[in-house]
Amino acid sequence: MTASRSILCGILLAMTAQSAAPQVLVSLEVQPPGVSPPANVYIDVNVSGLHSDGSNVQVGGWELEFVYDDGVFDFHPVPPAGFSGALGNVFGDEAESFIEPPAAGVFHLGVASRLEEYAAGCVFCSPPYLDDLQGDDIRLATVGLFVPAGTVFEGLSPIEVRNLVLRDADVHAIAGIAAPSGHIAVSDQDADGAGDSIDNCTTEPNASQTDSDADGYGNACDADLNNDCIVNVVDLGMLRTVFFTTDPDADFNGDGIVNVLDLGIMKLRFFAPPGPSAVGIGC
Ligand SMILES: [Ca+2]
Ligand SMILES: [Ca+2]
Ligand SMILES: [Ca+2]
Ligand SMILES: [Ca+2]
Repeated sequence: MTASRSILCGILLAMTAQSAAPQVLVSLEVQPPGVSPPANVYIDVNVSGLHSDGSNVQVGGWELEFVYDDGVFDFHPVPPAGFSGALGNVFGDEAESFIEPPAAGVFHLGVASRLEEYAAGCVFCSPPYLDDLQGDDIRLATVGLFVPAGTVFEGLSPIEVRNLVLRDADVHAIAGIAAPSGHIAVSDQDADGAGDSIDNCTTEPNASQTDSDADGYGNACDADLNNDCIVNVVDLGMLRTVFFTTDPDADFNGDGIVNVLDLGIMKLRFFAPPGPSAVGIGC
């Protein structure tokens, strides 16, 4: 063999050895990807690529810390339908799961394998048990979070996994696996704590959600006093008749009096329909 062929073979061998290493990827899947307060959101922690290159990596246990902004989200104690706990894809006899909050906005969770205990008797050696836990793609856990009504936030709230350890069936750590991060989109464009999906004035901050004529358009964006879906001289005439009174419908800014401030709000909305509202009756 020539020197150059020997070098080439060495490179090919190195490439083969490299491609044989497990291409294991841990990822986060947010369901749904966007929420408006109040709402539930679930985050799946998934592992993929355990078997795809023939390396036959089996996960025997894992742990991680899941980090979220506790100023935006609360931990949701009720898991999604079909889950016996906050952790997914774990059979009670096969592994023991744990979840504990070491600090605000952090969950330490994981699974300790009991496969070794059963090796002698081979209780779980046949499908579906091992197949379900040891497939190419595994959902390690599902974390449930809740964004309460009144949460003032608009944008992308970060989530992160840190201190991730995956262990094989012999409880050795599987090396070289990156911990994922991501975000949850929270939609409250006027940042008044009423999420866009329930806000009766989606572009006017109106935390009180006052809607004195109960048409689904909050007073803050409802200068349509005769409810014909247009603000015009008819509404202006009605405003005049209740000027300097406490008429609730014409008190757009909610300060208890109908005056020049409310007139100013009506002028800004002249020749336009009320709203926009997520819950309006349909103008
Ligand atoms: Ca609003
Ligand atoms: Ca209204
Ligand atoms: Ca009108
Ligand atoms: Ca007023």
